[in-house]
Formats: sequence, C-alpha cells, structure tokens
Amino acid sequence: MTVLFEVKEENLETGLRGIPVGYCTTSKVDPVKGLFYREKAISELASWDPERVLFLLYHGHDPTREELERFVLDLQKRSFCLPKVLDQIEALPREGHPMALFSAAILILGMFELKNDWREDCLNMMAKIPIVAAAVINAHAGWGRGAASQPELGYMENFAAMLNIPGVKKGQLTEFFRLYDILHFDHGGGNLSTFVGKAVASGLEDLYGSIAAAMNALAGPLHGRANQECLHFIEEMMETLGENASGDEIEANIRDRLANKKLVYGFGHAVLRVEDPRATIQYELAQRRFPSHPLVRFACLIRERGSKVLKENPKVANPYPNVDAISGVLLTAAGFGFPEYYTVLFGMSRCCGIATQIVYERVIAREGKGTPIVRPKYIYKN
Ligand code: AMX
Repeated sequence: MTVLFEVKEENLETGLRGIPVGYCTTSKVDPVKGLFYREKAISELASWDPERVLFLLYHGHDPTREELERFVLDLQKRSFCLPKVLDQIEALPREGHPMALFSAAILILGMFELKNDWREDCLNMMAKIPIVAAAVINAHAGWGRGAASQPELGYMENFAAMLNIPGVKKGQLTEFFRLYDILHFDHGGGNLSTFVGKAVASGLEDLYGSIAAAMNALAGPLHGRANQECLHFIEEMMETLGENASGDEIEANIRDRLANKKLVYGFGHAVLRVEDPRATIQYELAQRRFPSHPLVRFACLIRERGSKVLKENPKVANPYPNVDAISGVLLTAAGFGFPEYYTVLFGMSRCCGIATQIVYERVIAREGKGTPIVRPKYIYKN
C-alpha cells in the first residue's frame, strides 16, 4: 500500500494542511501553475462561455458543438424558479450579511425543488443559482424584484438582466460577471467551503442543505468574504494616503499594518506559491480596461509592495496576490461597486463546482457506493 502521508503530532491543529483525504475529479490547484478545471488551465478557460466551462466541469471533457447545444438547452429549461421561492426570499430579513440570506435562500429553493437525485439536483442548482443570487441581492439591497429569468440571453447575461441595479449600464458589467463566474466555479477539493459541502453531504443531507452549509463556510473573512474585505482594505488605504500616494507611502502603510497584527488582504494562499493566475488575469484586464482608475492604480502598487513586504516574513508561505486582490476593484471600476454582494457572486459560482464534486462523492466514488460519512479523529486532551 502506498503511504501518501504520515500524520505526526505536529500535523494536529494545522487545519488538515497537506493531509490527503480523498479524490477530486473536477479541478486541481498546482502550487506553481495554479488552477486547472479537469486538465485545462484557468488562463485558457477565462475566454470560454460559462456554459461550456460548466459542461467541462460536469462531464469532464470539452463538449462538441452538439453536446454544448444540448447542455445549454437543458440548462435553459431548468432556469426558472417558482414565484413562491422568490416570495419567500423577499420575505427574509434584510438585517445582517447577504450571505446569510443566500444560504437561507438555497434552503428555501431546496424545500420546493428537491428531486432527491444527486445529478438532477446538481444540474438544477447550476441552472437556478443565478436566479437565487439575483433575488437575494435585489431583496437585500432593496432594489425590488428584478426581471423574470430569460435564459435564452445566456447564463451570465440572464443574471445581469435579473439584477435591478439602479443607474448602471449592464452591457459592460456582463463581461466582468462572466469572467468572475468562470474564475470561481471550482478550486480543488480541500478549500473550506467545498470540504464542508462534501462533509455535510456525506451524512446524506440533500444537495441543497449541503450547499447551504458550504455557503456558510464561504462567508468567513478568511475565505470567501476576503473579496469584500480586500476592497475595503484598498479603499481605506487610499482614503488615508490620498489617491496619488507613492509606492513608498503604500509600503510604509503595509508595514504599519503588519506591525499591528493586521492582515494584508488579497495576499497569501494555503496551496499556491506564486501569484494566483486568476489574479494575474484580472490585473491585466483592469490595466487594459481601466488604466487611469485610481483604485486600479492603487491595487497595482499594492500588488508590488505587498509582496515585497510579506516576502520578508518567512512565516508567510505565499507572499503573492490571491484571486481577491483585485476582483473587487475590477467589479467597482466596471460599475458594480457593491462589495457586500461580492461573496454572493463568489458563492453563486462556487455552488456549481461544489455540487459537481458532491455528485462524484455520492454516486461515483468507490464504484458507485459513495464515500462514507466524514468522521476524523480528535485526540482527547485535558
Ligand atoms: N497578511 C498577514 N499575515 C499573513 C498573510 C497576509 N496576507 N498571509 C499569511 N499570513 C500569516 C498568517 O496569519 C500566519 O500567521 P500565524 O502563524 O501567526 O497564524 C502565517 O502568516 C502563516 O500563514 P500561511 O501558512 O502563509 O497561510 P495560511 O494557509 O494559514 O492562510 C490565508 C492562508 C489565505 C487564509 C492567509 O494568507 C490570509 O489570511 N490572507 C489574507 C486574507 C485573504 O486574502 N484571504 C483570501 C483567501 C482566498 C479565498 O479563499 N478567497
């Protein structure tokens, strides 16, 4: 038998870092090359249609034209929510973070839509989650009910059309929503929200309950909510130092921050040891499309100086920007300056990857028997 990892005492209380617990068939994160969906690098997938990427994730290969047409049609047929689902989402309290609503909305969706068939529930989740996310954002923001779902517009075009954002031209935004969605669909098997979703599903909670649990995990500021925190971090620094701050002033501010035991948001990663290719794609796009936007200029200076300062601390395993370093800046520059909804955008996308991984664990793993209920061992200590 191959020994993959020998657990030593020093591995306890390290958040299971590096300890293999299973297989992930949909995606992998290479510490140096970054994220791959099936065998394709994220840099190649960034220009695909989201539906084609979803097919790749779900079926494991790049579709032929006919396969893609059939898949798109199937998704479109599923892309509706019963009016009572939307009524219930709109009746939820608006207090608290929108991720709490998002998680509750997924449970509500399951109350009306559960088929108790992992594959069917996964495809329905992929098709319906943009409708749920748009309803949550519209309800939480008090923007009123958006347009009805028009799936023939395209997966993310439909999402943009359903959002009732006051005074924003949707055309430009759609391009950024498409990219954001593709970049966040999946991220290997062991990131916190994916792990939680699969762990909950291992107890045979249904797909909606498992995904709602995963979204609660994603809501934490070290995980999915980092995108929102990261924009606040850049905006606050810009407010303190002024729009025209120099690289040296930014570097001094980062040093102060670290001296005060504060995080440098948008930097670091549990697996990657280079700048996240998803960040690189977004930096390049931001510099191409919004070269004179003050937030873009600031984020690019932080990209350089943040790494420089973090590299001086040997404890920091990865001193480079992660996916969140510029995503909020890009969305803001494109016209979606609503950071409290960034984690909902992230969640809308990630639900698709997690649901697909749950299908593997429930109906494919161990020759169709599925993985057993998750039950790690804790050592008693008094
Ligand atoms: N700023 C300040 N300190 C940092 C840091 C950063 N960006 N990244 C790592 N460190 C510190 C850790 O807090 C830890 O300190 P400790 O030993 O005193 O607890 C030490 O360096 C070692 O941490 P690590 O092994 O390099 O990272 P990790 O795997 O434990 O955590 C992450 C990874 C992303 C949570 C961490 O780098 C971090 O908090 N980054 C800032 C928040 C952020 O951008 N999160 C986005 C993550 C991506 C996502 O899920 N969306």
